[in-house]
Amino acid sequence: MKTLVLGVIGADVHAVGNKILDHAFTEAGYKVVNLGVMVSQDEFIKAAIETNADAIMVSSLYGQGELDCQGMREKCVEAGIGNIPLFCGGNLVVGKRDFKETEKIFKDMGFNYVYAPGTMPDVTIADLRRELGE
Ligand code: B12
Repeated sequence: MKTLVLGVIGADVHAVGNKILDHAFTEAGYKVVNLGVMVSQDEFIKAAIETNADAIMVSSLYGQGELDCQGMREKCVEAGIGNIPLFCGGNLVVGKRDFKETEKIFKDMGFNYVYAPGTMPDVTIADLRRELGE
């Protein structure tokens, strides 16, 4: 069974989407290590190492995602899990920026998959299946 570390990054307290994603990924057959809300980069990485996770799923809803996610890939590299797939979604930036621009910013930061607001979990689950070779 593949393991996903899931959480809402930074000082973000939006909890509802996190519960839905936990449910959807669990239903799809993944072991979900859900860290809940207000999770630091270090906490994501520590949990991924401890559970030998296959991917890290980052949510950001409150508009500070760009700041909160900066340097996450570099931290993964330093921690010895440089190749772990990083997924992110939610409301990644403040206000309404063109999603293509947002996607590029997060991909340049080392995120492998970046989702627009309102993306249904099925889309991510299909990407996970491909990415994790299932
Ligand atoms: C409820 C709510 C709150 C509650 C949260 C209560 C709680 N504990 O959950 C309270 C009142 C605390 C709150 C506070 C704030 N909020 Co608020 N909040 C909302 C609201 C109305 C609903 C959020 C929600 O539950 N949605 C339902 C769930 C099911 O949807 P979701 O969270 O988007 O998650 C889904 C998807 O985004 C996606 N998804 C999420 N993460 C990921 C990750 C991956 C990998 C993938 C694939 C998909 C994915 O899948 C999820 C499930 O379907 C939204 C507006 C809205 N309609 O979305 C604003 C909203 C998110 N809040 C907003 C803001 C600005 C704030 C505050 C900063 C306001 C303030 N100035 O204080 C604070 C931030 C507090 C903090 N530190 O986090 C803004 C964010 C704007 C932005 N990003 O540009 C929004 C969009 C409102 C708005 N239109 O301005 N909020």
